[in-house]
Amino acid sequence: MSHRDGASRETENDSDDAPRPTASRRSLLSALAGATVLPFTSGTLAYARATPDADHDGDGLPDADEAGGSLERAFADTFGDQFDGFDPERRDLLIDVRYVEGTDVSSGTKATIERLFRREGIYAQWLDYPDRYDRDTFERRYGPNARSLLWGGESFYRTEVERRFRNAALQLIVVPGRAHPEYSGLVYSPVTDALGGGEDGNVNGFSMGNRAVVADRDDPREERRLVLHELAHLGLCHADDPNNRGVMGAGERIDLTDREWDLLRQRVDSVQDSSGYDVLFRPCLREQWLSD
Ligand SMILES: [Ca+2]
Ligand SMILES: [Zn+2]
Repeated sequence: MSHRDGASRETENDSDDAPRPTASRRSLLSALAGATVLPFTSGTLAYARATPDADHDGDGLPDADEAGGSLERAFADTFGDQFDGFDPERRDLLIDVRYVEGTDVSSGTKATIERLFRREGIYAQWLDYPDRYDRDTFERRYGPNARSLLWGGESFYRTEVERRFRNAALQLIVVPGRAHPEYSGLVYSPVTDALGGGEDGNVNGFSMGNRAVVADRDDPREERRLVLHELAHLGLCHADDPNNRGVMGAGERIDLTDREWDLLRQRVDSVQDSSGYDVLFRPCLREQWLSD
């Protein structure tokens, strides 16, 4: 829906003859740069030091962690039978889903997405977090605001997601969506708002590297489209090819293109708690972070 309006507006703004970005936009982008360069740098150094840890399957999980140990036990303790364990010969993608009371991702959506990923050589595992978040408390603390959910020191991600899971699982937060009738069922993104996208900055979902938020959906098809779209943002931008009918393009097919699957398979290892890499340096983000 609105994200394509937002994207096209962005494209106009970025063309040569467009007006210069407004001061607020410039200051927003430089604020982002300041906020994210440091984590990127330190994350990169940390990763460089860690490279002796071989990762044969390329999923970002060092072989040592996949061969049994404290990380595997932590997942088993928290997620129980849902967790199939790791395999150093298999490209794993753990999806740690956090639900606000009253929200859900249907078993049909999970099965569809799991089947697609596994068909493409990515062993997706859905891990429902065992506790649901109380809706009133959640809305009081965080609200359906991408910033208070996904980034910043007091965000849901920083406060609620255990540090040991952050480099090993993609976090997906399912929220009821904004209560005001005019934006019912949407998530507010201050970044999208500042750049003129969405419905006054309200979008269906928002992705930022190793974590994403989606608004709860009842319609099964819309739920599948939205959830797959946000998960795929782990490694993919929106498609600008008008012939792309998959979820990063027109959204007519609940699938990705072969080329997109190739890229996503290579980028599964970007489940890392290093938002600078994910946010600022991915080429799509300056245009498209920003939408849904
Ligand atoms: Ca591995
Ligand atoms: Zn998107």
